[in-house]
Amino acid sequence: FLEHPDEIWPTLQAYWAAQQTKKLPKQPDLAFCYGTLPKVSRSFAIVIQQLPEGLRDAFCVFYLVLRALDTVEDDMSIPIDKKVPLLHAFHNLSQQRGWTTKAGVAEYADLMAGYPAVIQVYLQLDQQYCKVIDDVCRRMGAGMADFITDDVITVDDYDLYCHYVAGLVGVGSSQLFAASGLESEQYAAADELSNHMGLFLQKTNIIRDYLEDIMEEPAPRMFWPREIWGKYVSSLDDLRHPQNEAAALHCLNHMICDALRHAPHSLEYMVGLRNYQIFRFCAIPQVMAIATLALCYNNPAVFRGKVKMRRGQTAKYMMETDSMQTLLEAFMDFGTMLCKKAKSHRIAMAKDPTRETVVERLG
Ligand code: RWZ
Repeated sequence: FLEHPDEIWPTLQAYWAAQQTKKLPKQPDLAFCYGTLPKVSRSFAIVIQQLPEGLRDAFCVFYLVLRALDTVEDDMSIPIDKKVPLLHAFHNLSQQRGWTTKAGVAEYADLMAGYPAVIQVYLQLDQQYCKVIDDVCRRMGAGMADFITDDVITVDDYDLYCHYVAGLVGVGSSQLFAASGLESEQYAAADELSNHMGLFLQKTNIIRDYLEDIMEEPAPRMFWPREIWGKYVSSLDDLRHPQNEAAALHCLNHMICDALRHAPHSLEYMVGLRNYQIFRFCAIPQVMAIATLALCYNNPAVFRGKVKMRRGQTAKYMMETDSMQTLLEAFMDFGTMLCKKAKSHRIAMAKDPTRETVVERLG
């Protein structure tokens, strides 16, 4: 397997598919939730499934509620004067038996159509868990509503947008860990570190998904802050045109440099975890993120299509990340890879403004 990592993937996928059907709960609402989870998130379905029993249902619902909110935010066919109040009310509507709204396409539309099942499971959760989910959902909905009219211009705007859509997921996750009693009470108040965990993942996705987001119909979605791209090009769209390649790569490297700010905080957060399954739930996505950043650094393919890790490599890191030791090893591997790329003396790279900062941040 280690020699031919790609060969394990079909086996692993078949295994998981079998596990999902076998393990699908008998209670129909719960079955809908666990059946929908792998359809709307390839990777999170796996890490949520392996959580301790006392947290699994809460995280399954937490994920689906926020995914539904995200589906509403993303649906460009909903007019702004309807969408804004809907985003604000979403946390209340998610507690009303039978409520649903039409939004999204394909698997996301299916999630919305079956949303009453998610509400049912939510209402049966522990009160403490309900409070956390409600709170995150309310704050995220309000933040998303603000950004429907305001563009992401400065790096502060970028951090704030990412705080709403991902940092709050980190904050809420920490509160759920603490409420379960499986992690220290301190996690309930670790908002700053939790925020960094979410921002590191979200920024990695925003960097990797540049092309997908800018080509979005009917209107492009733009998350890269002008404060960064404005140093290199006169419009965000210019980055994808081959004649601007040198500037585009410098800009990409600047975006990656910015994301790397969060990495040390994310390690600091994970060092304090004591539950094995919770540790893996947190660590696996973080390893995937740094691996993706290493792959994207100075890589023109980001502007041509979707840069993806090899499936076998994904499977390898998913299985191997099982302790602080292996987590640090993975961060070392990808950190070294990034450093080597940043140091390699090519003419174009010599003028890369963030090159030295990248090397510093990996020290
Ligand atoms: C991981 C418990 C799908 C919930 C939010 C996720 C939708 C899109 C922002 C809730 C890692 C990618 C999943 C950054 C948090 N908003 N992207 C749990 C959810 C990164 C996760 C996905 C965000 C999110």
